[in-house]
Amino acid sequence: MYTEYKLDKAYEEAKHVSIDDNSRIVIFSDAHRGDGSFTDEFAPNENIFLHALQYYYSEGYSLIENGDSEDLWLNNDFKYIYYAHPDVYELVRKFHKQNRYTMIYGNHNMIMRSESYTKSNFWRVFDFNSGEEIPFLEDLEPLEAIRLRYRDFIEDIFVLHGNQGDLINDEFWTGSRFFLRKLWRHLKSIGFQSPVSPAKSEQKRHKIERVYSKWMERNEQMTIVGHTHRPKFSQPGDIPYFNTGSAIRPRRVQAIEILGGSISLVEWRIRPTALGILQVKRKIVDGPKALSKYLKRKSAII
Ligand SMILES: [Mn+2]
Repeated sequence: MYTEYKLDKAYEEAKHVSIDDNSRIVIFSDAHRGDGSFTDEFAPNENIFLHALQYYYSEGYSLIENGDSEDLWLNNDFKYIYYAHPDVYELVRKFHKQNRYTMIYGNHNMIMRSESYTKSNFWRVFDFNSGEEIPFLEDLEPLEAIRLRYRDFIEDIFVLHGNQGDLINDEFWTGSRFFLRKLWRHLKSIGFQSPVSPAKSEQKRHKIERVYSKWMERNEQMTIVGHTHRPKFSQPGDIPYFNTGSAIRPRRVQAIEILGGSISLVEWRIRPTALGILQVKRKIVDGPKALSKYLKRKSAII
């Protein structure tokens, strides 16, 4: 009940974004960028992510980070994350400058719904090289959710992180965050896994997927989430549940692409060539499938 209420509310309040067959969109989630230390789960995948980002930048895609792009549970101060991943943030800044960047917050960066936090940490950032504050993602407004409205279709595509209604990762986030930072950071550095994270618990993951799928089925609502770190690509006629997966699966980065009116699930991985040279390669895991196969047309209900 509570989850449904939260999903209904997020849907009602979501920002509308129009897309068409010329739109190119890539959706990542759960990069969990950290400070480069032991607890930074993003660091081992940084080069894969960076290469993927360069590809999407030069191919003219818009970038949506669908939650938990930064791990602000483990790191309170964004400038250390920025300092650990300067090349990634330089590209993010370029996307943002061209109005090609959308940030949706998740439970690990929910603090960004506070404008004063985002303003002082992301609009400008402390640059360790110059020892000064420099402009970064100026006027960035992190969102809870967006609705991609495709051409003349009556239905839209709902995009949100997916922690809504997952109690310990939602409303109790301040408590969880305090707990994590103070204690967990130390345990994690010696190999323990988080007990509250759906990414680390099969049981939690299944429960979230079940509750969310029910809501999508009842509302016939195509939805793209992250949060569980388990990728999902639905076939037309199934419950339209899509999940980007994560950017921190060992040695692979997962994403959902929308291109030419079709949706695909992709994976970027490091692969050896025949000569033993390591190479970052993009692989389509599922799709492309036309969005029109998942959405109802306006004329269909007249
Ligand atoms: Mn999450």
